[in-house]
Amino acid sequence: MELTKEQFKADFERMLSDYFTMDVEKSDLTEQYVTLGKLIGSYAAKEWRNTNQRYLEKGEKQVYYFSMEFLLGRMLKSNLFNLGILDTVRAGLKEMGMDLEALEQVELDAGLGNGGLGRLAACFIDSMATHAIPGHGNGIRFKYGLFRQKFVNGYQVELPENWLRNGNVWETRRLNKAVNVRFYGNVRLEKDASGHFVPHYENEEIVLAVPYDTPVIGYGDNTVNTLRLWSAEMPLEDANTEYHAFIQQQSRIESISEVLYPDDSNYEGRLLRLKQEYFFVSAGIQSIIRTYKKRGLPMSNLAEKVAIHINDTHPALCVPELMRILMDEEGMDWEPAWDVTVKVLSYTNHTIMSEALESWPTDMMAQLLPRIYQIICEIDRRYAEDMARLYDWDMIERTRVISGGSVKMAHLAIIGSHSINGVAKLHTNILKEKVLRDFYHIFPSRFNNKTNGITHRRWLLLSNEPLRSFIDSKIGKEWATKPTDLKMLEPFRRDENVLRQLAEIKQINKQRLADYIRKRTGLAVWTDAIFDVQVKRFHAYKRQLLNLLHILSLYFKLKDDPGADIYPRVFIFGGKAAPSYTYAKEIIKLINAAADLINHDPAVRDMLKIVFIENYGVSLAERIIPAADVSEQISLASKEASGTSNMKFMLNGAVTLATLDGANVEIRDLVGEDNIILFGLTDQEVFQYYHDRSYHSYDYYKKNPVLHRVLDALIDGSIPGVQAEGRDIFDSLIKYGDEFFVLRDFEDYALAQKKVDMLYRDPLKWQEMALINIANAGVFSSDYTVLRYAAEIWNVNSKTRLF
Ligand code: 26W
Repeated sequence: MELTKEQFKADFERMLSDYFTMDVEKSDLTEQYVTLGKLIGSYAAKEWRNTNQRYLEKGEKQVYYFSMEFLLGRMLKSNLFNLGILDTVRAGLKEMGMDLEALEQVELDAGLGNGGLGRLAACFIDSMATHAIPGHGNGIRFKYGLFRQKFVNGYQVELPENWLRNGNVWETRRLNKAVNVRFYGNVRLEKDASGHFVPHYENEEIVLAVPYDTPVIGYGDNTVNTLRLWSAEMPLEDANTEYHAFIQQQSRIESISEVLYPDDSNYEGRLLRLKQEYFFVSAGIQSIIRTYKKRGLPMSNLAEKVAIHINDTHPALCVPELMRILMDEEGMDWEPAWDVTVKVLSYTNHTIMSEALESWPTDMMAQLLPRIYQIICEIDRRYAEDMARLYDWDMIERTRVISGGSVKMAHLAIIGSHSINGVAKLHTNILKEKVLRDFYHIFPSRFNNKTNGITHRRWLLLSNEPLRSFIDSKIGKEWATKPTDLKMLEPFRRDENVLRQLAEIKQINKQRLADYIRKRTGLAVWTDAIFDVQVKRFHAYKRQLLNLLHILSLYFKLKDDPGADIYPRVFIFGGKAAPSYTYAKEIIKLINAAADLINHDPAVRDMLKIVFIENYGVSLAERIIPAADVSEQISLASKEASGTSNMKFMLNGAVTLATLDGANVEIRDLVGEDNIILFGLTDQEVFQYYHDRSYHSYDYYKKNPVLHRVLDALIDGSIPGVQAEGRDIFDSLIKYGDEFFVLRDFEDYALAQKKVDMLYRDPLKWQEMALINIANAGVFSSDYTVLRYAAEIWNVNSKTRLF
């Protein structure tokens, strides 16, 4: 948008005075932040209206991205940037005596997600708006986001994250768009005059779903889409219930949108979670149908105007809910309703970890969602009947929706969608060949790959301003929306001047992180050391433990030989463990205990440091990733569906140290073996081990003296802070078979780390690797990912053509 500095200053002062009856001198940071937020909202409002108007007039097909999680982070700076007024506003604020950086810190992260899946949804809505894809988010307005992590004596403690306590400047509550969602009760089907079955409900509990809309401002300011998050409230007509009963009912109802489940890849069959899933699915679909009906088109044409995407199985109840509305409320028969449903819906799988697969007990489903359960039974019955003509009974049993007394959500999503995609090439292949092999056999044309992406605007242009300016000066500014332009950096790979400047930029970012670390932890780190970073959720398959065992081996090496030739390193960790995931929490404690020992041992001086940064989240990632030299992507091959931090690190010039897992494989293909450091088993080797059951972790303990010493340190008191967790972790590796092949990959990992150490000593060579990584990272912009979803799955328009 067009905005002069003078105009902005006048607008800001007026807004501050209208809103807080204040002037700049007397206002505090929060008032200034809220004022700026409101002002941005008012700037975006016109384009928001225009966008909706345009969609309506042109009759454009709309996409709705249903996701239990949207891990948005902060929005102040990205909104200013996307509106094209960041520099103007920064300068205007400065003239009025304010500092944009300080205002940014006032905003609390919208942490409505656990990790990769939630952040992916946030990147997607940014990219969709930027490329004018008519795509909107649909989710839950959790009152509490993912818990705040604190360390007490090295152990993770979880505190509530009340992110709404200062209000939320970006959202608008729209009570007039609220819908009712039904739970419990009995349902009877009765024939009406036309012979159609109509459901009659008794004793149901009605929950009012109130939408809060947030504008999703595309970069370049031509499209503003909507993120609609639903909040659970008492239905209006119940407001005159007896007082005591009212309070009880209110808190039961409001609990639905109270708190995000903190489990990442770990399914627990809790009733409240099922309520949450149906709540946002039903509210979302009802509101979509209401909007569609305004167009005056027949329901049988729904798939021409609406696409609904199911982000993992959490919203898989879209399948029966859409069927319910088409049949019960719109009077369609089963077959045409089913035809429409499958055409409208598409599904993304995000994990092959079996413990993440959702399946709800049939009795729970039947009680909570009686009508939905009837429909699921009918889907299952018809599926079995259809398949019986083609396949044997075992095949049907393995793939049907209801089996063993539970509803298999992935099966429901697959059977009810026209498209099923994995999130990286390797992951999609594993789905086709292993995890979803039967379904691939039955519905081969439904399967496709859509490698994940990240919005390079947030993850480079905004979070790494020094690098952004430098790139602009070399290749112009178009890469903001055409990220493969970054490839134009590659010819500079031997330009010493450019490589030196890259090194300087890295140094600035490392210093900025070092200052933060010092402020938060009191620890001083040496910025000439290698910053080696692993930030992600704590999970055994991600193998933070492998990283730690290697650090311990370096420590013992230095203890034995103080003159050992090790290049100084700062190992940086960040990440949360699910509160109930004991093993992951034990690893957190172990890292903290090792940090305590190593950081305070004068024998290692500045050679080794471990920094575990508390409460990792989007805003911290924005600070940490630009400062990384090494990106640790060391999951056991086959387990990490894609990974997305790997892409963020690469984009910021870190060198990836990786197994051939998830999107690491595609990074390797792009940069070549010389510009990534690989180690470890391949997915095929892992499958082979499973097949022959031939892995014996004890052998590695026995034959590798370094490993032997490191493992013994877990149980012999060498790391003073370690309690019972040392023994538990030791046993998991030696006694219980080392499920994630940590010992198997240790030696190879240590060699790869040695390679990092040697390569880093040649600064020009290292920066050349960094440059090649940056130059090839454009491919991983979520801009391309969503353009592919639009063209190949949703069949919707965008302003940008792919290729
Ligand atoms: C019901 C419990 C539960 C919660 C979350 C099950 C499964 C999940 C998610 C699917 C876990 C997740 O976030 N998966 C990650 O998705 C990213 C985006 O596609 C990938 O990059 C990661 O590799 C994958 O672990």
